[in-house]
Order: sequence, then C-alpha cells, then structure tokens
Amino acid sequence: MNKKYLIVFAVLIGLTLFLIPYIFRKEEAKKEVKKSVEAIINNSSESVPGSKSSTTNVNIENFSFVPEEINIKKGETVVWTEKDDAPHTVTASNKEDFSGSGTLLKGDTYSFTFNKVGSFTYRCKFHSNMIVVVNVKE
Ligand SMILES: [Cu+2]
Repeated sequence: MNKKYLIVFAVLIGLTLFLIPYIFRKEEAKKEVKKSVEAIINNSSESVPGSKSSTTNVNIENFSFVPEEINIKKGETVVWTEKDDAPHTVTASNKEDFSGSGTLLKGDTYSFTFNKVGSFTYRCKFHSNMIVVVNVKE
C-alpha cells in the first residue's frame, strides 16, 4: 500500500518538475509577443516628416487608450480601434474640438483628422478614468 502511494507521489513530483520549464517558457513567449506588439504601436505613432496623410493608431484595450498620450502634426488622422469586449467611446472633453464617436463595440474603428494646432483631451463616456491627450503641432 505505502509503496504504491510513494510511486504515485514520485511520479507527480517528476511530472511537476518536467512541466515547470514549459510553463515558464510560455510566460516568456507571452512577454515577447507583448513587447513586439508595443514596438508596433510605438512605431505607428511616429509621424513621417513632410507627410500630411499619415495616421496614428490608438487601441482601446483593457479599459484604456494605448498609447495614453499622442503627439501628432497638423493634418494627421488618428484612428481608434476598439479591442475590448466592453463598449467604449471616444468623446472630446470640449465638443467644439471634434465630434467624437458613438458607442464603439469590439472591432469598430473611429477616425478623426486634426487640422487645428493645440492639445485635445478626450475620454470614454462610460469610464471617466479613460482619458487621453492629443497634442497637435504645426
Ligand atoms: Cu470605456
């Protein structure tokens, strides 16, 4: 009887030790994916000098706008992509700044071209802590 339990116990320990590196590697892989996604986001927010038609992408995910502050040039378009299961909005703090989106659901996009210089604050109508600034320069 005791021997059986010992064998089972030993097998379980063996399996656990065997699986630990795999679990660890999976976490590492996730981090790598996150890093490359962030790199893509950062690259896409850089403006191309002399180009008036460039766009900056902002993702709406995990109840936040990513990135949380963007610096663009006059004439550039910002495209917001909703990636959350929860509904969100892109709502200008000052309605004169830009019209803003309606309710966005997963997969929806909203875009706006900033033709005025200045700092524009926008937030999500449903989640007041989701707030971002768009800095538009000449
Ligand atoms: Cu929201």
